[in-house]
Amino acid sequence: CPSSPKPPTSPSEKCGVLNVTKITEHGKKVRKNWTSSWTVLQGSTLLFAKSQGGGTSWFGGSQSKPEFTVDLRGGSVEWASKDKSSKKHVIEVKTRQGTELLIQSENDGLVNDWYRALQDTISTHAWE
Ligand code: I3S
Repeated sequence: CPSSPKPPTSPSEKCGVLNVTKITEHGKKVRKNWTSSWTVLQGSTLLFAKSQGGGTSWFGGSQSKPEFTVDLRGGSVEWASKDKSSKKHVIEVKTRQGTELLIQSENDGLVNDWYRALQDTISTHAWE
């Protein structure tokens, strides 16, 4: 991520390209729409922007606004069950606002890192 280094106790900041779809919005089921998204974890916020190849265009290019953001405080993260998706390495994120997302990559190491980072974030911000 193009950011200054953080002291070890601060929340992790992380970014990369992931496949993402909403499955629920405000508690209501929505149609899946898997999209390759430039994903940034910043404090307790998870931001998504359309990936335009190369993965870094979000910062340098004209697309400087995230497509959507979710607040992870009070949310949960778990490995998605088989009935949620036929894809491999799928993380399910639920927010307190009633949004559910699936996050996926073919790269299992990358997905594992995100899983850990999201869990850390949620526990770090649990009492806010
Ligand atoms: O949970 P579903 O409905 O089986 O999800 C699949 C569909 O959203 C499908 O799109 P359409 O039904 O709109 O054509 C997607 O192409 C699939 O990727 C979805 O399933 P996976 O298992 O890939 O999450």
